Amino acid sequence: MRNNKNQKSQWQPATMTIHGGKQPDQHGALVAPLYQTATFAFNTTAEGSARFAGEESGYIYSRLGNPTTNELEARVAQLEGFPAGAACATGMGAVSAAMLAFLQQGDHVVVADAIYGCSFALFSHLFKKFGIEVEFVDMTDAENVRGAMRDNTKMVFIETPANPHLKIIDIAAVAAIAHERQARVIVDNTFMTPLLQQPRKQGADLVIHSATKFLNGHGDVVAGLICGSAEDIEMIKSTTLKDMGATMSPHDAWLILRGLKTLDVRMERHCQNAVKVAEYLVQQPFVRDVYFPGLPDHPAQRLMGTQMHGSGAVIAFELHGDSQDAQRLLDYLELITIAVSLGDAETLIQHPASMTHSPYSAEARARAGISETLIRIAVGLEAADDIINDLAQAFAKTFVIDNTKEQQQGETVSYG
Ligand code: 3LM
Repeated sequence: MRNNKNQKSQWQPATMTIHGGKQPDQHGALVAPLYQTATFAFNTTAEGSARFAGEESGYIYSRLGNPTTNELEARVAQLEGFPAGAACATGMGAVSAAMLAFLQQGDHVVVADAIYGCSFALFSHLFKKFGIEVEFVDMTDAENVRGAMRDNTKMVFIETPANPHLKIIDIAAVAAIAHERQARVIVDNTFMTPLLQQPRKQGADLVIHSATKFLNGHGDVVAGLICGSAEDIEMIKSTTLKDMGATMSPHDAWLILRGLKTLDVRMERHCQNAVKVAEYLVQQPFVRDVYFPGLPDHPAQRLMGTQMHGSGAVIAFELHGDSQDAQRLLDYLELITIAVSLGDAETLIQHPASMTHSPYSAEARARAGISETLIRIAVGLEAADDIINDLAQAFAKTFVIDNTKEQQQGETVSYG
């Protein structure tokens, strides 16, 4: 069929985001139709029974499958280079459905030590409750993974670049160690998107996304995706997704399909803006450290061109000062929005210790280096100069004007 776009795997990623995996429509609609329906009518009882028995293909009920969510699954899976995908209600729905489909009581999981706060909570609290042992290791040295592997290790969970510090893990090195023990490697690719990193090429067995972020890109959806082999995705869909039920709504899938079309141009602008903001931050006297894969001295540079094809748009930075300075800096911002999440058109800034990483215990946060003066900025699509000017006026108010006032007050007291 003329508009069956499935065959052209040689297309470049920018073309794939628009045409890859596109299903032909019976009316020739340019845009994938939204099947906003909970259930599907059977022509006869025999047809319905045959679909439930798996003897006949066809839709039954949207938790079990829907043409709009199926289209999104196929398209993201193609971008990631996997044969199949599963759409989930949220990124956390994707993490939990992908992991629990392959785990049972008594299994052991090795997890990177610095990851998104709710993933940390899932592994450190909930998994424990169900008898799954979790070991957190610093995977920036892949040999630490070898030391943690046991006979009952079934999965190795990686987030790279990791939330919030942009720590980088060599996926190929970790996957080689995990596969020696037949453990599945699962990579959270949220910060990169398949345009900047395709973990399957480095040996990942499953890739998950918080599609809430760059994939959708417009801040109006919470959603998740899992990509993997046809067998693994079938296992996830027929167990944890079907029976625990964190599946994606067709409307959210439709919005993400729309967002995907501009992923390539958005990522290009996100990355360009982030480089400019990072270069500005590095020069600020009130900034102690800047963590950003695009900086020349960042460990990510070793994997640029192989594992990574861009630096992304999330920057973390450490202030000189205290938690009050961090709070004041954020409160003085006028253009940049104080909000969690990332990958939106709007530049968002947040305080990991009290926000995204508050599910960590204070001790675990200290171990992971998530200090009170760490700030994370998710650079958006505005003009870079406007983002930088807003930071500049907030830095000036926090560190120059306020500190001068404090000094003057201090002087008044000491000399008064
Ligand atoms: C955040 N992160 O602001 P959802 N994996 C990664 C993530 O960063 C996230 C998820 C999974 C943020 C959300 S904090 C309350 C807001 C690397 C989410 C989970 O379930 O779609 O939120 O994805 O860092």
